[in-house]
Amino acid sequence: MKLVFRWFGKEYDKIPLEYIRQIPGITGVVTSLMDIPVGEVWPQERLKALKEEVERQGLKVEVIESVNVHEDIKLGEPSRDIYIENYIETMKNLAQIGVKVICYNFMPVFDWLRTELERPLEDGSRTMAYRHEMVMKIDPKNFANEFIDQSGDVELPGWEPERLKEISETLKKYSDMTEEKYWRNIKYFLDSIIPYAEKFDIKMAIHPDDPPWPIFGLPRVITSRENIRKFLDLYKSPYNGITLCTGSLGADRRNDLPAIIKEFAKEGRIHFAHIRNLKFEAEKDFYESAHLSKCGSFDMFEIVKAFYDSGFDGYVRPDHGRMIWGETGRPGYGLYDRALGATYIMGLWEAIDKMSRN
Ligand code: CS2
Ligand code: MN
Repeated sequence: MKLVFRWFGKEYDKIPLEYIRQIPGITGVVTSLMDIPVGEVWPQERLKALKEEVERQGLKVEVIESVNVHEDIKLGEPSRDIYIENYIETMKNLAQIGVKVICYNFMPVFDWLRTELERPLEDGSRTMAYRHEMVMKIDPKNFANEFIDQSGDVELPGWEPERLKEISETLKKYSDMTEEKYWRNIKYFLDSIIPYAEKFDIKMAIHPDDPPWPIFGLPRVITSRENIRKFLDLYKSPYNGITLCTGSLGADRRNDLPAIIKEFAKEGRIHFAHIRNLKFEAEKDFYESAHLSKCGSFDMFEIVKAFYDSGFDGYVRPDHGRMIWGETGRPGYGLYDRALGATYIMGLWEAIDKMSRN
C-alpha cells in the first residue's frame, strides 16, 4: 500500500504541501489541474511545474484525481471524438511526468451528491450527510428552480446558481438516455483510451458512482459488484481498472465491501483506494463519520485486511474527513480529520502485517 493525500493545488487548497509532508506515512499527493476546463488538454509545462513544486517537498505525483470526462463523451455525441483525442493527449502528458494512475468517473452530470455539507455531530464536529428523501423530492425537469429559494440562495450545497442553470441544460440532453446506451458510451470510451493507457503505462481507475444508485432519473452504473464486473469485462486489460471507494460503494448496504475488494484486488484491477467510513441513519441516509470502525457502520479492520490479504500494492488515500478543531474550508477536505484517517489506516495495516508474519 502506498499512502497518498488529496491536494487540490496551491490556488485551490488551503493546506500547504509543507503540512501534508508532515503527516506520517504519506508519500505523495493526489492532485489535478483544477482550472483546466473539462475536455481540454492539460499542458505539459504546467504539469512539469506541478511535479517540481510537489517534489520540492519530498512528495510524489503518481496519482491524478480526476481527469474528468466531457459530457459529450458520456452522452455519445459526435463531438466526443475530439474530446477523446484531448483526453489521450492529457494521458500522454501525465505519463511524461511519471503519473501512474488516473482516477476518473463516468457519472452523468453530477459527481458526488450530498444534501448537507455541514451537519453538526454530537461532538461539535461537522460533516457531510445524505438524505434520500430530500433528493427524491427534486424534480429534475425544473432543476435550477428547485434549488434556488426565494432569496436567490442555492439550497443544494456545493452548487452555484450559474452551474445549476448549466446543469438544467445538460439534464435535458439526457432525457432519452437509457442504461444500455450509457454502457455503450462507456465501452466506446474504453475502446478508445485503454490501448493508449497500455502504451503510456498509465492505469485507468474509474471511481464508483456516489451515491451508488440512480438520481434525478439519470443512469448511474458503477454501483455494485455485478456492474463493476460488467465494466471490467468491457475491456479486459489490467489498465482498465477501478478506484475502490468504500464510502461510495458502501452507501448501498447490499455491497459487501471486503468481498468486493478481495475479488477485484486479487485480479489486479484495483489501482487506487479511497478508504473512509460512514454512519447509516436510515436505509439510504447516512453521514460521513470519522474513519474509525466504532464511529461508523463499516468494519474498517475487515476492509483494510481485505486489501492486505489480496496482496494489494496500489495507492490508498483517506477520503472525506469531518471538520474538526475549528477548521473551515472545502467540505470533506480539511487537514486534521483526514490526517487522523491516514494514520489510522497505517496503524491497521501495520498491525495486520505484523500479525500475519507471526
Ligand atoms: C471524490 C470524488 O471528493 C469526492 O467525493 O471521491 O469527487 C472523486 O474525486 C471523483 O468522483 C473521481 O472522478
Ligand atoms: Mn471517493
